[in-house]
Amino acid sequence: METVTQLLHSIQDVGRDDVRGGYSRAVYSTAELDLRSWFVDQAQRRGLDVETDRNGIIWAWWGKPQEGALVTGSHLDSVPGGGAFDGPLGVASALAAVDILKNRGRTPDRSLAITVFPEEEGSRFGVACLGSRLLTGAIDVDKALNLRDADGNTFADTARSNGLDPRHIGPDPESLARIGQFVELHVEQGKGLGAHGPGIAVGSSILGHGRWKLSVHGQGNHAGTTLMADRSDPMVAAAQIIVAVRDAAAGQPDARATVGRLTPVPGGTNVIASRVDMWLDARHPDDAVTARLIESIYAAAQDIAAAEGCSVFLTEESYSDTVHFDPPLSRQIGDILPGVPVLATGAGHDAGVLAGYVPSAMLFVRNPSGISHSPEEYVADEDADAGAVALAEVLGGLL
Ligand code: HGY
Ligand code: MN
Ligand code: MN
Repeated sequence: METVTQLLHSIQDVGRDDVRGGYSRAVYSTAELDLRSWFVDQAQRRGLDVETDRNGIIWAWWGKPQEGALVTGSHLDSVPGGGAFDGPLGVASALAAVDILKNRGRTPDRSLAITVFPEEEGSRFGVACLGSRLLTGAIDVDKALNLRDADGNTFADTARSNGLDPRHIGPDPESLARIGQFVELHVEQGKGLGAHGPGIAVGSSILGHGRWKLSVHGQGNHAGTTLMADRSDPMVAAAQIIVAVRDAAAGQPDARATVGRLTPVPGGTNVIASRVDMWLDARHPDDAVTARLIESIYAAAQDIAAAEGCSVFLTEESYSDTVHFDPPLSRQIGDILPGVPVLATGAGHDAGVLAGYVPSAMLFVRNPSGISHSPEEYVADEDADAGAVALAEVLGGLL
């Protein structure tokens, strides 16, 4: 029986990013495929029956696949330069929890499955929780199949080259019916748990969040022969828009808005860009506030672009409403883990997508600094192991 920390230790060199630091494990990259193989091997060593469904979700079954099963799991893909725990902690803890239950001699009254969802981060194809959105029908299939990565590969082609048939990708009510209840354990991405007290929390909600693409169009030109007065430089407009994004969110209590990704076209050192694409991530507990925030950001962006002789276009790429986890299930978990605090989260998760379809809940494990989506993400060994025990108690109590 391996502890969570031993399980995570066994994958600590998979997908290391020497340039960014941390890990870059994009969906269907070599690194993520290696992690999938690792998971399948670990599941089979525990006598679980493993299958991959038509959307690329891996299911590892303790008991026969059946409707209404108890399901736990998370993801193995990461953001670029991400931490070691976001995703893998939930998967490793599920494996460790099965060990704990088996060691206690538990034989489930109903089947239990561990799931690994692809493209939770949306780092390659731009839409977060793509796997769980496909499973539930929360994304238009044609939109999903035609999503492209930075190299222009479509999701359809990438799925096909990884053994899936794009004609069968999409809503899977039969698989969804197998989820009677879903519980996801995840590293806390914030400091709600603090340094003392219980290192575990139950999730209450996920605030609404979305992604928008802003494209600023200007006049590409030569950096040396174009006088400053003759320029329509979209990079200069983009820089001001990024500050306007910060100012708009800072002016709205509890709002968060981020431009973390920007691509100048063509991107030459001695070239005035003709276009700048940038991606906006905006979030707020009240979906109407988020909508207003985006409107105000777009209006400011249009004024800024016009003043620089440029134009700007906004397109929504994905949006998830604020989600409240299943109160009866969360209460059950609270009864199993008495005294455990309840935390809202600002991070999206597959459990958040599934919560719209099946009773879902989350457990968070202490991350002392709260830093995530960064190589500095951290969970102490004793908290990671306590998380696996807590998950085992919860699963044991629900089985
Ligand atoms: O972006 C998020 O909130 C999650 O980490 N995918
Ligand atoms: Mn994440
Ligand atoms: Mn995650």
